[in-house]
Amino acid sequence: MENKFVFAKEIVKEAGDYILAHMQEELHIERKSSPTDLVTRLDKEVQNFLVDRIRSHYPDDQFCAEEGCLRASVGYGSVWVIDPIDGTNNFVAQGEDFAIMVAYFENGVGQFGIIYDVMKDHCYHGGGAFQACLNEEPLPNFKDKPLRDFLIASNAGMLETNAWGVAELANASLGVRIYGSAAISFSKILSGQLLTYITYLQPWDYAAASIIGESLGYQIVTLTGEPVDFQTRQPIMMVPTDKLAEIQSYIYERK
Ligand code: 2AM
Ligand code: CA
Repeated sequence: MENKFVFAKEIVKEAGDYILAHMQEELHIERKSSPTDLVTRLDKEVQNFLVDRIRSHYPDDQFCAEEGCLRASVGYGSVWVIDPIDGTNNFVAQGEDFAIMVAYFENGVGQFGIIYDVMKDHCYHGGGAFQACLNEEPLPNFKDKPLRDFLIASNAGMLETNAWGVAELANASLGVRIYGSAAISFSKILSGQLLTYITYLQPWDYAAASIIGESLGYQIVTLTGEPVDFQTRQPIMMVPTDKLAEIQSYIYERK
């Protein structure tokens, strides 16, 4: 597994270098499921690069990846979950606050995750048998504080409508941050800078963070408190296990 983890970090770094080398060129922006759901030619090229490199080293491995139709279930065999660019709207509009995410599973068990903030050259990696680190530095285990002393993250739409009571949780916290990227939001939880991130996400948006975070005292659950399914878009939150009950006292479906 050590070799696979080292290999994965190398190809993610190479993919980041590819983005840096090409991000000033024409991006060929297209809209997918909605006017704000963007994809560029670099999303597709980076995914193809990662999948091709993994396939050439590990021909029997399977994929669940955002662009196109690779939709293996993480429950069986050796499966890579890939988001080539998370925060594509930030990438297009700001040229920063986006990340490459890769997670690797064997028979449903997360082995490692990688979140690479390309512009900051910050690589969050580890989980499973590997220590969770930011570049070479170990990441801290969750340290408890009162809710009032923590910032939280969500998305603008859920705050606006108080979906699932997110606005009520926000009012009881130190404040809300909206980063426009699941990867960037999760990386701030992993660094101890945010308490929780509450939003609707696809499996490739949360797989890496779930594996890295588990080793530091965090879990990703649906907003009804169930395990995430790694298959469909779901309302989810990443929370410290120590704070789950307190956060759940705010987060429930208002009917
Ligand atoms: P993406 O950039 O990889 O698409 C904010 O938009 C965050 O939610 C991003 O991390 C984005 O991932 C994710 N997201 C998931 N589903 C989305 C959707 N249908 N439209 C826009 N963003 C989505
Ligand atoms: Ca993406």
